[in-house]
Amino acid sequence: MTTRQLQVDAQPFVFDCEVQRTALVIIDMQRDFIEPGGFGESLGNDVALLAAIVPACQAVLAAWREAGGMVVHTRESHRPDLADCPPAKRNRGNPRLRIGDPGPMGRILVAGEPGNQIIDALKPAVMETVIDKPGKGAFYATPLQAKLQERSIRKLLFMGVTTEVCVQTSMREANDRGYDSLLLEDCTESYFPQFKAATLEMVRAQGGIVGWTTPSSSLLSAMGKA
Ligand code: TIU
Repeated sequence: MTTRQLQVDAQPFVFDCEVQRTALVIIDMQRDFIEPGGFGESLGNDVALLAAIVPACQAVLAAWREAGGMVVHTRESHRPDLADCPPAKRNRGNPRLRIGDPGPMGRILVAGEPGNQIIDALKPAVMETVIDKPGKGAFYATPLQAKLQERSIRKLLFMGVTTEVCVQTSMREANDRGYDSLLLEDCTESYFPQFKAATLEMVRAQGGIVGWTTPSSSLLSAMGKA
């Protein structure tokens, strides 16, 4: 196996990684958050904003697949009996539709339902890892760390939604487990633009207290794909 080193221009400083030791982690690009009728809309959000990042995510995913890097897709997803959904999470905010209720795309945030599927544009390939996560973070109560350890992964590239909720929580979990993480700025989005901006700043503040950020063009350029 040939090793391929990348030097990605990023903030607060250059992000170095080796393709075979780095995973692209795509957080919750599922219909529940991106299409009307899902969990995101049931919380009172305008979901149109999130769909705009899909082309940039597709470009990175295509380049990363071509380079032979590990790809991980996550879904925020609960068991049909909701045994993994704390009542506090289900009831918070008294939403119009709760997790597990029938919605226009099936039961909200329940595994196997149409709304819980990753959008077609970013559909996982057969050998790629798909992690169903009951929490906001990708590591809590999932096999993600074991899957990364099987491949000796040390660094993570993050894309997905929403920036300040599941993406940031996952990056903080990764940080405490010793991973270096780079968040691709135009491949993540929030229902609240000011929260996205704040998250990018807080991730890279204090010398990269949580990780690094950069536009996807910097990664693609480091990969010779600009
Ligand atoms: N509500 C919101 O912004 N996000 C979530 O509930 N889950 C994820 O971020 N995936």
